[in-house]
Amino acid sequence: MTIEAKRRLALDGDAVVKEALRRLDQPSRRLFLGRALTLGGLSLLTGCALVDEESVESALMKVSRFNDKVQAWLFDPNLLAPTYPESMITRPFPFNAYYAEDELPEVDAASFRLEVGGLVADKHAWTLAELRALPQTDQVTRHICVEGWSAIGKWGGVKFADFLRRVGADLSAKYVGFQCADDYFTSIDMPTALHPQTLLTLTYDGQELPARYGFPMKLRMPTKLGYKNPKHIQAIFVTNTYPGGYWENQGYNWFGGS
Ligand SMILES: Nc1nc2c(c(=O)[nH]1)N[C@H]1C(S)=C(S)[C@@H](COP(=O)(O)O)O[C@H]1N2
Ligand SMILES: [Mo]
Repeated sequence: MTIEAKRRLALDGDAVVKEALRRLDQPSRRLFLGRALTLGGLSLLTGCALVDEESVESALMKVSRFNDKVQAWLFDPNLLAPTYPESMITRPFPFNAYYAEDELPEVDAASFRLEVGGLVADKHAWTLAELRALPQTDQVTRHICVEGWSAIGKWGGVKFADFLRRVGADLSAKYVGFQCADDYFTSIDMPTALHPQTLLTLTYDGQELPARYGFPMKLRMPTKLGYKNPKHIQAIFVTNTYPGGYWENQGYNWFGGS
């Protein structure tokens, strides 16, 4: 099916969501609308704060999982996110995490090993030197955070598809999960993992990735919202079991496409 045909059909998906909305009582409908806006790429924080009934929460979660399916189905593996000239880089690029900048995790470069696990043939742990020895590429793209800001930055590193092939990952698996040096974790769909602009980045603006932007590495996906881009990656695993994520488990939409 063509992507255009899918988009036309997705309008029917919207109709299903609207019908589900009509069945909710008025206050819940308002709650849902908050969440629906978020699914469109706006802040979820208000929606989260408003939700206090378990039934409403589970209904919203179902709609969110439905939205994941629609987004996954609409995802075009060949459609590239916009790139920008270096003159448009946002300076200084914002820092964001679930904690303040003075609480950044400290990662020792010399002893660091990237763990690779799950459905992969080669589970050896990678040193930073080994990762830097792989072919590198860079790109200038826009990072969009659901908290209401966006910024253009330049990240460099290894094409994630190349990395996954290199470690003999099962490319038919559903998810790639990430565990970070802070307590952050997230997971992505395999088609996005294999997207040509998805990079396992080791540099920011031509320099070694600074601590605030996720030393020693950040997965950068210009096709996904900020919270889907894990910093301080320590372990990568390929799995068919839904791994969730730090914000996703608190109600953020899992697919998180921008
Ligand atoms: N390990 C880790 N990764 C993370 C986060 C975090 O708190 N910890 N926050 C996410 C969010 S919500 C955003 S917007 C970006 C911010 O990245 P930046 O500090 O490079 O702007 O990192 C994402 N990845
Ligand atoms: Mo974010």
